[in-house]
Amino acid sequence: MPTPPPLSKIQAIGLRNGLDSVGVARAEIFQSTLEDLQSRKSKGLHAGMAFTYKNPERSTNPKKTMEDGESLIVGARSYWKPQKKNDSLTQPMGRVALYAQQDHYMKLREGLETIATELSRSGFKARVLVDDNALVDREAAYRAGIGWYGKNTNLLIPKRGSWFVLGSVLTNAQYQINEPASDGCGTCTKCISSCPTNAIPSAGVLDANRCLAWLLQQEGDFPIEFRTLLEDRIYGCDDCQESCPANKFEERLQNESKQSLGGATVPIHEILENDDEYLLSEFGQWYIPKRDPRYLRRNALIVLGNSQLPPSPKTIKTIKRWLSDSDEMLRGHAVWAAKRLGLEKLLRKLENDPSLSVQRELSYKVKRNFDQKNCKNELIGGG
Ligand code: B12
Repeated sequence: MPTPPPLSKIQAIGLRNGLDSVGVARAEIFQSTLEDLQSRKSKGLHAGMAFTYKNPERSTNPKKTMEDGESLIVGARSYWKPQKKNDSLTQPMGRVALYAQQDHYMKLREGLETIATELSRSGFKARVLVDDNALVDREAAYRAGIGWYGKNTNLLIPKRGSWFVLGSVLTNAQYQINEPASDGCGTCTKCISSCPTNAIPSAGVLDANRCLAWLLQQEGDFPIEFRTLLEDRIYGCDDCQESCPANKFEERLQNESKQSLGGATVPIHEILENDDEYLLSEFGQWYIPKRDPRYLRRNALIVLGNSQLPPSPKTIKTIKRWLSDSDEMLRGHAVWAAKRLGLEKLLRKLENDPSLSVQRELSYKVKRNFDQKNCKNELIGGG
């Protein structure tokens, strides 16, 4: 067996190539995570998610991916950026969570690949796993001493917080493993109380049925009870991280303020006016169920309905267009958006709509953002 490159060398390579932290875990069964996945699945807390839940025996056992795997070299990469404030909105915009504003997974993968290349050059097997269903990344990072589990389930790095993506190099090279980091949350429960949908029923447990980040990615109708709470989020949700005191690093903000500001929003009309090909080319890096752009449109219709701007002629035209679409899910969500915007007059034409789901949407009581009852806008009256 060849000699593995020293860990200090592996860490230095990772840090030089875009990683912010590198640690080592044993490539062994993650027993407690296997039990967590199984028990949460049996309680329905996974809300039908596949990912690591699809085959927990595999995602918690690195040896199912590499039979003679010995170590997981785990890397974390920061995706934090100061955020631009959208003070003067001139059109409805959808908010994108920080992690999805750029392809941070690609950069993380590139950093891990440089480690994998070094291991291969020394005669070892090395396989990079990033956001892959074959490995529960947070548990690998926890075991590698990278950080601790927050009550919001995110992994936090001491003195840096949780704005990190995580990945590993699985290798048959043997290394001394790191000690897990100790808890840094203490008695703080800000993430739990700040979740807009109460998706954290107890410390360290997420109920995906209520998590906006998952609801945006789930197939089918967007649950009616969470549509208003979605506000302007079009992809992901950062509330449980934004509320975390460990994530507030003014010092870092000052040090890094020379960076370009994060572009956190997408014009909603862009999603509702473009064709499938355009949407997949612009937003295809997001997780979209079955890669079907209708789900982007479904989400965009809710965000449009939640807009704080009074409906413009363009918005009214867009709502009308989706109220007459052949897709009953989109017609239904356009009904909801029309009601939110006080555009009930547009719904008369749908009274005899043959779709049960559209009829259900017509029967919902929806809290209005605007009152257009006395509005003489021809576009509304035109039906
Ligand atoms: C499925 C998934 C989701 C789901 C479910 C998230 C979840 N909490 O399970 C949804 C779509 C909701 C989601 C959302 C997000 N995700 Co996600 N997601 C994943 C994925 C694919 C699998 C996660 C998983 O296996 N969960 C299973 C359960 C069992 O794990 P867990 O909730 O972490 O449970 C642990 C804790 O409960 C802890 N624990 C147990 N008991 C107790 C008790 C206490 C008191 C405490 C504190 C902890 C604790 O042990 C459990 C593990 O054994 C991973 C990628 C991967 N391959 O791992 C990314 C991943 C977890 N997601 C990530 C990110 C960035 C996000 C978002 C921030 C994105 C966003 N802005 O919208 C949010 C965060 C929401 C949240 N609070 O988790 C990062 C997390 C990075 C980090 N620093 O933690 C990952 C690792 C992707 C990556 N490779 O970087 N995600």
